[in-house]
Amino acid sequence: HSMKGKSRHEPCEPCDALPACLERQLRYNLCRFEPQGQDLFHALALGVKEQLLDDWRSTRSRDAEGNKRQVAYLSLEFLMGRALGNALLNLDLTKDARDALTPFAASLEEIAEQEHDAGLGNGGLGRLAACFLDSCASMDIAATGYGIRYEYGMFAQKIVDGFQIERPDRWLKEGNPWEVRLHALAVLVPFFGHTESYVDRAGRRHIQWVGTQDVRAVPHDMPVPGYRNGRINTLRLWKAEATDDFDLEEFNQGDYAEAVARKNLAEQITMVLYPNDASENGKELRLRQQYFLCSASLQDMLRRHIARFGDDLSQFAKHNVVQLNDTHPAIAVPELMRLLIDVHCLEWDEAWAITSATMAYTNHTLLPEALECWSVRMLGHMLPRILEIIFEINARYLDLVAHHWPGDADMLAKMSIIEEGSEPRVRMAYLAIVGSFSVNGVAALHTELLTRGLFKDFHALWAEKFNNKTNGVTPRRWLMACNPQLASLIDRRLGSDWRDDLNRLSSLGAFTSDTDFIKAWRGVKTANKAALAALVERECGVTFDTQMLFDVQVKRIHEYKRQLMNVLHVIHLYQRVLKGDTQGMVPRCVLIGGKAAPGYATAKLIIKLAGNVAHMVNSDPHVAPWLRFAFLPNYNVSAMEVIAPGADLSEQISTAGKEASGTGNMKFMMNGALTMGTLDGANIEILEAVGEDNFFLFGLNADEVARIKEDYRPKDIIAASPALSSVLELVRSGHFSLQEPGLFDPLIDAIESPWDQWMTAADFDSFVSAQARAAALYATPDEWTVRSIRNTAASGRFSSDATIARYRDDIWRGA
Ligand code: DL6
Repeated sequence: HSMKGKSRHEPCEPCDALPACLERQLRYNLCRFEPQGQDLFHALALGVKEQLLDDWRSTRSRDAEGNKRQVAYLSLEFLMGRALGNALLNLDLTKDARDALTPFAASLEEIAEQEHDAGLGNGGLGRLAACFLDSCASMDIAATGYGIRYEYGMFAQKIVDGFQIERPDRWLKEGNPWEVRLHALAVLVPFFGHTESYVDRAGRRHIQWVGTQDVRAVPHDMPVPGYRNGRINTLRLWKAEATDDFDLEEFNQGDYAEAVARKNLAEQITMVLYPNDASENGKELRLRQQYFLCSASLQDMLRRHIARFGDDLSQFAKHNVVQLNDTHPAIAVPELMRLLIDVHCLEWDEAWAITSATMAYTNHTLLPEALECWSVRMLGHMLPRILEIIFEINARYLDLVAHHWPGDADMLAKMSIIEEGSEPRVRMAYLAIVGSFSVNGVAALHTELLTRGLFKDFHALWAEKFNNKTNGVTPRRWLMACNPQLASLIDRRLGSDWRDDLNRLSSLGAFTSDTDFIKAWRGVKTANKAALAALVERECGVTFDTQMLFDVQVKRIHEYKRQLMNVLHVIHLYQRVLKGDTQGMVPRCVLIGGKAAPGYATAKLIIKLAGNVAHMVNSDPHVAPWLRFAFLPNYNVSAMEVIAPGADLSEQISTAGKEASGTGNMKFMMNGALTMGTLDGANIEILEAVGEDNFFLFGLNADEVARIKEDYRPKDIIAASPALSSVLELVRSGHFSLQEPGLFDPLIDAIESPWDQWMTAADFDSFVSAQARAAALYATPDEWTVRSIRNTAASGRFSSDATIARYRDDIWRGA
């Protein structure tokens, strides 16, 4: 509707068209008459939000009155990226948005670029949570994402002199048009204080947690629209604020400055995302974040349940299920016990029956350094009541262990939730397993390794709890929105039904001898490569040629992911060109991108090596026709939306047994890249789906890695490999660190060490020959393109819709 002829004071009726909404938002909400910078983006986002508000409200009331089991996805991370393109796609408003922008002579693409990524996550785990939210909404599942509204998300990575520098990510500085602040639904989360017991009039003993310092948790809701189905789910992000009475009390004592300082302390809880993806550092503030999220979310769930069913909580688990995204929210187990017992006056056994029928735990890593343990001392100080409950859970559970393994004291110590020692600690993974009815890994191999290794004893005790749920990625963001040209080419061949069921992509297999189709497919890939090349030119100043093979590895920088091995392969190709040994080579552009945890020195040194190698490679005109190499700074969700469609070859080269699943591998495959991969994580299932002829397999498998580890002699392997010896020699010589001799020695020393867990030396030759096979195939463009089509065709089973269907059917029964 238009504002023409309306008085300013007339209440607004809902918009029926986006163009009018956009105009009104600009004039009367943002008060911008000559829009600049982010203005049009904000107005458009507000307009889109207005379009979905009615459906959002009706989804809520339907869920509040209905009988569907409500899913709460508890996660310290939601790596959402930008919301606009996805919302337009799901709400079928893309054309309307283009029309709305026409009067402003602005393209939708350029306006969408104005949105800051919501970078509330580190990597795979956080992005998985975002894909799952999209799938739940699209599959009409009543799911709420519960997370933290970090003021500062994942740091922005700058590369200065080849080194990573971290810059704060103030993603909210211009405001967030999507969020709705709901002060009325705020809850209080207690910290510190002590416990006291008392006896009520009926003679029952109770515990109260008193003298606490409470922090207010205020929900900020973000809409999660389903794909064209009218459902709008919610991502509820909690912000920590000081409570007023708390301030006032101190103020009355005349200590105003102290009161303000305390306020800052409370608000610190949701200030910043911890930027570690695979290691925990036991920081107190992190534990505060975890408890804050869990307590606020569970209070919210209980409030909703009581509003629907009254005070009877006996059916809570029938109507609610909590999925714990790793152990980060595992403290939800004792917190739900506390709320049921202390606040809602249930007996222990009933509370335990409810809690352990509500919680389900997903494990995302086998790496020992990522397994969380919290100091008993810290817990006792910060959350005294919670520690008491953990002790009680442990005592009752160890009784069961003792019955299962009579007389085995070692087993009791090994399986105890409390790790004894000079500094006793709570093993959060054990707490999560004990308190959950379901424990799942994220790929077949990962689940197998969990049940055979890390959680073997728990598996012996409770085999029925364990199950696999291979990860998936949402085809809305990772194919339809990021690769519209490929999506419409597929529409032209298959019709559009595949958009509702990605398995229908398998029909593409019928077109692999259709030369027109092959040509069109390659045309789309080339256009997407041009967009990727433009990004690389802009961000790295390196020119990528779309005729060359685009060989890409983007993910967090970690030794187990072996970016180092990839760089060594680049050096190997560089040496071949320098020697004139280009027989069988194809011209190749190699791209690496990813962030290192700020305290992870080795990962940062790998980034520096990549930058220095890129400099040598790109500055030699003899090398340019054969090889270009770039390190892309600040890899994030939005960058991946350009990268995945433009990649030919996807590097998934972790040491077998280390990558739980991987999800980047799936995004590349969906966009028609071929995988260069080890038998690790979901690579195994990708290989199975697409077949060996369409995948470049190399390296040791997980059993071989485990076996060889016993007697690993990398120096012998290196001596027997001319390629690896000469690459390492060149690095050692200082060729890539002329100003700083010895800079990269620690990296080479690690490869040569018999304790190198990542086994770079063991896999290098096999990697080089798989790369040569890839090159040979790329030399026959039609053959390559057919395999590209087959990869997309086989990617249906990696839709997160398929994954979520399995969560729904096996774990979330009734959702
Ligand atoms: O399950 C999502 C994702 C997997 O795809 C990756 O393989 C895995 O490394 C990642 N795990 C983490 C570990 N963080 N913790 N704890 O990010 O999960």
